[in-house]
Amino acid sequence: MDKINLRKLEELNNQHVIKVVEEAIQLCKPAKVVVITDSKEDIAYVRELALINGEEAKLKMEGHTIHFDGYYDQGRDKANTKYLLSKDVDWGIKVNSIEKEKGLKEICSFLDGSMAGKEMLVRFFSLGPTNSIFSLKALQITDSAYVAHSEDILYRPAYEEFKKLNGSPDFFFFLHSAGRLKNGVSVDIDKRRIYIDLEENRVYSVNNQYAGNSLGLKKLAFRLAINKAQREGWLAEHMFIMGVHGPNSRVTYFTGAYPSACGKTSTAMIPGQTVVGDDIAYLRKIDGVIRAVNMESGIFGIIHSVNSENDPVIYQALTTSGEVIFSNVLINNGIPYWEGMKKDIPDTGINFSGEWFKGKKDCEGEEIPCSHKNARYTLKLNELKNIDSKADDPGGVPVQAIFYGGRDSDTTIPVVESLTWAHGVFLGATVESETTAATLGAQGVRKYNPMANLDFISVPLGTYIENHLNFTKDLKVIPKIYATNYFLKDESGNYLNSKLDKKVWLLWAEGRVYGEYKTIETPVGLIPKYEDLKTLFIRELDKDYTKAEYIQQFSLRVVKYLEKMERMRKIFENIQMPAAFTEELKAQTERLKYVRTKFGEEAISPFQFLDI
Ligand code: SPV
Ligand code: MN
Repeated sequence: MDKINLRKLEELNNQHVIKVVEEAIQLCKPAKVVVITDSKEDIAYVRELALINGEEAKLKMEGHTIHFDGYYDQGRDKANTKYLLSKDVDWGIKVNSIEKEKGLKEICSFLDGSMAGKEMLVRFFSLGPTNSIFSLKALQITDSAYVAHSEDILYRPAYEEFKKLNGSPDFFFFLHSAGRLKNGVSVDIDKRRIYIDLEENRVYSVNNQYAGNSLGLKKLAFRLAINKAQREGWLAEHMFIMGVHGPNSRVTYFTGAYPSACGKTSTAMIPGQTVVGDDIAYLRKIDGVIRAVNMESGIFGIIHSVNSENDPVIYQALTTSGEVIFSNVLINNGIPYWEGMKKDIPDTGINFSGEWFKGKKDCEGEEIPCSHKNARYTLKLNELKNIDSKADDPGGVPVQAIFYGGRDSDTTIPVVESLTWAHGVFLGATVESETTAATLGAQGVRKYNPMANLDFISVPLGTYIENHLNFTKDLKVIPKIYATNYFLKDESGNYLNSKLDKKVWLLWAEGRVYGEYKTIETPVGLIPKYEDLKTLFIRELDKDYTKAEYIQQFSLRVVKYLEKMERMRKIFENIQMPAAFTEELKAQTERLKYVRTKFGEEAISPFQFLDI
């Protein structure tokens, strides 16, 4: 490290920072160390470096670049993401872990000399707005300029904030090396590891580039934050935050948790609304109100099916100049193309498989699409015209309603309001979802995914749920909770709803916050009345919503629901859960059994519940 960089480090007056940087240098043996402050020049240096070292390439449009992850590095690697644990713990859910000493030895052997001949970048960020009670500090060391560049887009710079730590060790630390690169892509995928040390608030990640694996500040910091939140009595959640714009210019803030690739970003982007965040929220109780901040300041979003109809705001940002990193899409003549963009796609180009041509097959004989299903874009929220005016508010926004949803083709109805907060927590805790391309491995497998957070929960499930149940204590306003399902299908496998319909569910829920619609009580919660949805469909989507559609979508598939309850009973019988949760499971099962006896096994029309 030269004098200038050393001075930048020393100016932080923090021995703990110096120590981890020194240790990282000794281990990774970089050719050069560059400390990046919040200055424009330093940040521009990172952007340039990504181009120089070939991790990114310029596209035609000003500010746009392309980055490719390796062919086998296109999603989060759950199998090789592990907690370093010094002793066995029972978290109730299956978590990947490795004995701490053994894990450290292994990952340090992969990190040893991993930066030889490369530059080590030392970065400082804030998770959450700066100057805020929500803010957590994060130190990222990486040899990937793509990772560092992505973090500039996605997080708030905090070199100056680190000075305010006054020498405290209270920061998260992430050490990442992309490892050996060939054509700008990590090659030692068999040695890809992501090891999380909750005791030290540290994560080590090596031989990968896909952001969910490599960016310390994204899902790795999220896992540390869930654990910290648990200890400190707040919540870190896999949630969007948005302002929902109802009648008379009122704005009501919603958060919503959905598993990866299940509609979280697209909900936050519903036209006419404003976005605070699309992936990770921190929630705290302040003066009797739940307030939330986006721990990020940008979006790392799925590009598949982003087009001018489905996602007009994002589509516009992706097709005009501004800072955007495209990843794993098709590039032809400096222009990005992706599946579902509703434009003619050229027959050739470069994509995540290298030189691509229409009809190219993988080694299993499957056709390689022009863009990967988990191909993404990275941009700053302030590039979007629908950014909420409070997106950076250090005090966060007040949360008045919470959505939980999963990808469920055959059981849960499109939208239901919980009977109580505890019932809502139960609905969130029993989300099931079919797996997607956001993680490596089989797609379409139904998995239990509590609060859409299964991949990230870093505490015993029982205490995690208890924290949610107790969160209403001393609250002046208790948010409403809704369970949603955008993926219900008919017997022939056709989706029952269009992508745009979620706007109606959202605005109905918004009206409910003010008691504006009556509901029908069912065993699984309160559902909308046909007349209200009909009015909303006409008003919002100019669509005639028929009674037959309503009945098909909102009928209670009682046998399926009871099967789900049985799956939940089996999952939870061996987990130490709070009594209030177990009560909810029992009560909902009993209510379902009662209506099955009364109405039979066929799906029960909402109108039948009016007679109870
Ligand atoms: C997700 O998979 O939930 C994402 C993308 O938001 S990432 O975690 O970065 O892979
Ligand atoms: Mn996510």
